[in-house]
Amino acid sequence: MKRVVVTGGAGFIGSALVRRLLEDGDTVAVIDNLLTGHERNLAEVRDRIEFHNVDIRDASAIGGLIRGADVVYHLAAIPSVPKSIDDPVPSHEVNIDGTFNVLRAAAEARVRRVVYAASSSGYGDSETLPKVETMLPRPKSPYAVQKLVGEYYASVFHSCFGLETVALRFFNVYGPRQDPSSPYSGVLSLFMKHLIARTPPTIFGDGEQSRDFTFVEDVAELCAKAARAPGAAGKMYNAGNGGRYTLNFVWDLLQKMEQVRLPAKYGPPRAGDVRHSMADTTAAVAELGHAPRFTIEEGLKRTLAWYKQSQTAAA
Ligand code: UD2
Repeated sequence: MKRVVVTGGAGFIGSALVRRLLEDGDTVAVIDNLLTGHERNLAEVRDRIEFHNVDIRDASAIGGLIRGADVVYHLAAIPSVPKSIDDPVPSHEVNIDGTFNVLRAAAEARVRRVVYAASSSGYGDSETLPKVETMLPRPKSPYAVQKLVGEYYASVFHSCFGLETVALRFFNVYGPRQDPSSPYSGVLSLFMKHLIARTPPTIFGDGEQSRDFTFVEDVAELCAKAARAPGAAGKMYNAGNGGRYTLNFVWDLLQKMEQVRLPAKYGPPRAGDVRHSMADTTAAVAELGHAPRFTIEEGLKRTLAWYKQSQTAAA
């Protein structure tokens, strides 16, 4: 039995990871300031975990909580490309300074390994697809820069301070519990909200931009594997599904699943947006044992079922 800490554990990805780690019998402590996360995401596991309402910008508070941990999964962040453009200071402070605080606390506490949630946005617009870890980063937004700095810090904490770190570049994660309540929410959570309300979503640009949409349980599984994989310390891996789908395709598929016709509205393209995104999963498969299980159809089906059921429960 290990003691593990999940920063951002009340978020939609973090809470899926907490559930996954409890299956292994780990003792789980969550650090989350509930800025974008919710305690309700942990409702049915709440009495099996420690929960600390703490901000990762508070270095002294997190130091004590990280002490004694075997693994730290660092997922706490202010996500969103457009949010980092509209309001860059908080995302800079949380995503860069907060990450530094977590790494420093982990190094001082002699944590065995830190798994860091990096982002596919670091690639920017590459000339070729799929995107391979060896490509030069070309960040197009403050958020992409911030997540890259976290990767570099993770790597340097390994080479300079001997802390084992593994960075995983998450590729557009979706699934149950993704919060659709903000204009900065992930596009698939917004699609779900509109589909259920029978209202048209807004697509920014022509809708032909593509994403490697990755189901949250596949990402949680990969995080758990990254914590134990030998030879991975100091490295960065793609955490994607290895496919890519345009927004037009996905919105079409969702309408078919619900047998409705709701043509999307189209707006101007979003600043800082990457055009196409798709992961090369070769290294993650070979070195971490990555084995994504969910096709886009299956993932969307499960996600839609969850949104419908949670709406019924709330009514
Ligand atoms: C980026 C990263 C992703 C993750 C995420 C965290 C890339 C390729 N991906 O996601 O890995 O780190 O940031 O926030 O950089 N859109 C609409 N209508 C809407 C909302 C969004 O058309 O109502 C479009 C948006 O312009 C973009 C796509 O949907 O082309 C995906 O947007 P998103 O905000 O869900 O995620 P993205 O790709 O910025």
